[in-house]
Amino acid sequence: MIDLRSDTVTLPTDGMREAMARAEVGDDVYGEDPSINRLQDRAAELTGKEAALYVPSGTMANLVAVLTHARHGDSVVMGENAHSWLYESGAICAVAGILPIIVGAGGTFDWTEVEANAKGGTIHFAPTTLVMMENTHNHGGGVIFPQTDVEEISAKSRFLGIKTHIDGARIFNAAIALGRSVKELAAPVDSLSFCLSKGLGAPVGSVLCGSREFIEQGLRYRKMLGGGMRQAGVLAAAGLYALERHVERLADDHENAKLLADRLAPVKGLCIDQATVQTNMVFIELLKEGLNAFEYAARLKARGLLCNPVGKSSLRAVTHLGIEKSDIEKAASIFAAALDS
Ligand code: TLP
Repeated sequence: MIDLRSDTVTLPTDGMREAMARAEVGDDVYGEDPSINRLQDRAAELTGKEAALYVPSGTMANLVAVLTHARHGDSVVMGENAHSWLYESGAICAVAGILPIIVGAGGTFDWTEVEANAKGGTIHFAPTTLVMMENTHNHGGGVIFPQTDVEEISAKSRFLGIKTHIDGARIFNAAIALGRSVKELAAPVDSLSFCLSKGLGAPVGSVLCGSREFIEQGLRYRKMLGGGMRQAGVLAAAGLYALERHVERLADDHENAKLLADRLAPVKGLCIDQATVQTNMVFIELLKEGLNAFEYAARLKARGLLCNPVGKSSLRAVTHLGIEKSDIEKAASIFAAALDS
């Protein structure tokens, strides 16, 4: 099976498993797991923030960020189809009790859209206390949030006392694609989270980074949500390994995504918006009458290709460390052949 459903499907390599087996561990709820402490220090260093907190998932990282930055009843500005809005089971509303305000199109947005939609001033409104930006933006096609917008949004929000957070589940993809450091991309915002268990290839975990005070408060919310993980250094060791060995290779995933987009662009019955193919995702619009994305995905599966539908007529293909160039060539012919069967 060629699995293009997500970069979350990556399996730990032999080297990573060895690093996990050798990991020094302790009780992290006491702050005594040396591997977790090392991972948190390394994450803080890489993102240029004062401190970091290891959490089990990207979902928990975003939720802890929202709980820490915003109060119950506040509003949070975020882009169209933000992961926190679409794919986190409603956690920010159900658990954090915030009102999402959706702005922009395709996942990214600029300051004018924040300014026009942020709320406050009278008791009629849920005051906006946080802006969340997703970089890269998953549902937008893996697109990179323009850094000039991150900078302007962050500077102007700060002036108004509004906090900023980047859901940087795939911020390392953005950094590699732009040839810039994660530290630079993270510099304007108050906090950011990144996932170790996506393109970086670790089996579990995300890291939330920000000021020391923010992380101290976040630690309490992590505990409250059941994210205190004890001897999780075996997992953190995989994260450390990934940060050391699997960052530069993300460029291969980006090349493979471009190759797939190039191969699929001329296929009659499919439509690819090449402009959104900036990192490791390809969104495929299905134009064939009488065939929906779910039936098409079933046909692909029958031919040995896994790909997730993300709407009635669209699918997402994600490249990752389990995918070689030869898999892309095979996948492209399966995409074409399955249109007719
Ligand atoms: N994304 C997953 C699915 O949930 C859709 C995927 O396959 O892409 N932020 C962003 C931008 C994400 O894409 C994801 C996961 C998360 C947060 C949540 O991470 P986890 O799955 O670790 O909770």
